[in-house]
Parts: sequence; structure tokens; C-alpha cells
Amino acid sequence: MELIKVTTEVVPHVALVEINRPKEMNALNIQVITELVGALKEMNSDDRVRVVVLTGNEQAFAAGADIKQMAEKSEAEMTASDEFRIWDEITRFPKPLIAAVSGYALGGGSELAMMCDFIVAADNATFGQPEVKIGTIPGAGATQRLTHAVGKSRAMELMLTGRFFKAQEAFEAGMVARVFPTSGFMEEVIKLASEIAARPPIAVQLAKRAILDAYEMPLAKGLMEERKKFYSTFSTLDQKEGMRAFLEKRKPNFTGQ
Ligand code: DAK
Repeated sequence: MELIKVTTEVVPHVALVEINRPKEMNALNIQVITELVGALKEMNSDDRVRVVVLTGNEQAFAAGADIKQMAEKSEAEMTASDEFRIWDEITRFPKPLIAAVSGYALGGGSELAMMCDFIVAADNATFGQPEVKIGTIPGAGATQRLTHAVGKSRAMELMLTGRFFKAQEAFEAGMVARVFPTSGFMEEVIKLASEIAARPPIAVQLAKRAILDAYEMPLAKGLMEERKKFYSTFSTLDQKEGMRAFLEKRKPNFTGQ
């Protein structure tokens, strides 16, 4: 069975990637993550793809890493195999990656959503970092990314209790960008993705990179990087087209160059 389903042109320039392990609540075993990383690599070199939407099914985005696969491992085995390292590849995808979360996004599932550029949630979505309840801690970024998103106090409360929280709370805390009704959810997400896909792709990717720098760099360096990227857009045809179209009061016709 395919664990990752890819539809390249769900609408022009938007690819849909679905995690497909429904019986196990989309638990993320190494095979799922390996297939996902392979799919992202392919989409990175496919010029038709400008925006990727990562989703699960209505019941679960993903209920975490596969507990069966790791329950009996020793520290030495975990460290030596370092098989979780492949997760890092997801954060290196240069095109916009939207997490569309319906149902459960728990543990590594919620962390996978946070590795994406932003999260859009159906109103039935349930988030949580329940790792402490099973004797471990988040290992795919939640202690850092969730804390950046919602602040120390809320992050502590959520991760030390492991309690689940709904889409609306995640939205109000700043973890989720938009919440849509569960019925018609994917249509809304695809509409949003198409809006981004209609923008000049070089500028979109530069903006994405510059925003990520805000997490990874001191402010002064991030500002310098932003300025360099801003100037670099002036070497693109789409910048000329965008600004000329504005001045000529017409719609721009972007070519991706
Ligand atoms: N792993 C394996 N199987 C899972 C699973 C998971 N995380 N979540 C659900 N399942 C399986 C259940 O075992 C059950 O299988 P069967 O018994 O039918 O064979 C089936 O999915 C249906 O689940 P339930 O029977 O439990 O269904 P319920 O509706 O009662 O409950 C639930 C749904 C999602 C609330 C519940 O299943 C649940 O609490 N799941 C576990 C959530 C959890 O604790 N997640 C955190 C796991 S730790 C790292 C990367 C990632 C990670 C760490 C490091 N690196 C890059 C270093 C991540 C760690 C984690 O995610």
C-alpha cells in the first residue's frame, strides 16, 4: 500500500500529498517519513509544482510517530541508528508547504505540521504533545517550534500536561493560521494554496526563506539577509512585470522567471 499519495496538479501548480495509514491513525513510521521525503524531493524538481499541501484524512492528520516501532528500543539503539534524522529533510523543502490538519495531530503529527510553513486547521482538529504521558518528551521540534508559536507559559502548560487542544485554541494561541469548517475544508485549503501559487514563485520562496531566518538567526543577520533577498528580486522578470503592471493599472502576468 502506498503510504503517501501524491496528486501533482490538484489545481494548477498545487500538489496534494496525503498520508495514507488510516487504520493506524496515520502513525508516522519510518517508511511514511521516507516516502514523504522522497515525494518532496520529486516535487522540488518539478516545475509544475509551486505549492504543496500536506494532509491526512478527516480523522487524523497523524497521531504521532509509530509507538510500536520504538517502544522497545534502547537509548543506544535510538542513538546509533539515528533513523529519525530523516525527519530533518522536511524542513529543507524550499517551496511553500502548507499543513492541512483535520482530526488528530498528536506528538510527531503535530510536530510534522509545525515543520510546514503554516498550519490550516479544520474545526474538528485536535492537537497535542502527549509524549510525557508515555514517558518521553517531544523529539521532532515541539519544545522549540510550539514555544516560538505560543510562548513559554502556554507551551509549558501544554507540554508538561500533554493535554489535547482544539483548532480554535491553537488558532487563538498563534499556532494555526486559519480555521475552516470541517465540511468543505480541503476546498478552502486548496483555494488558499492557489492564491499563493498565483504569486511569483521566486519571490514567494525568498519570502519563505527570509521568514524562516527569523527563527534561526540573530535579528541583525536576519535583517541583512532580508535586504539581500529583497535586492535580488530586482534581477527577476516577475519583479519588473509586477511593478509595471501596478503602474499601468493592469493585472500582472507572472512567468516564474
Ligand atoms: N503509534 C502507533 N499506533 C497508533 C498510534 C501511534 N502513535 N496512534 C494510534 N495508533 C493505533 C492504535 O494502536 C490503534 O491500533 P489497533 O489497536 O487498532 O491495532 C489504532 O491506531 C486506532 O487507535 P485507537 O484505538 O487508540 O483510537 P482512539 O480513537 O481510541 O484514539 C488517539 C485515538 C489518536 C487519541 C489515540 O490512538 C492516541 O492517543 N494515540 C497516540 C498518541 C501519542 O501518544 N502520540 C505521540 C507518540 S510519540 C522524532 C520524530 C518524531 C517523534 C520523536 C522524535 N525525531 C525526529 C527525533 C515523535 C514521537 C511521538 O509522536
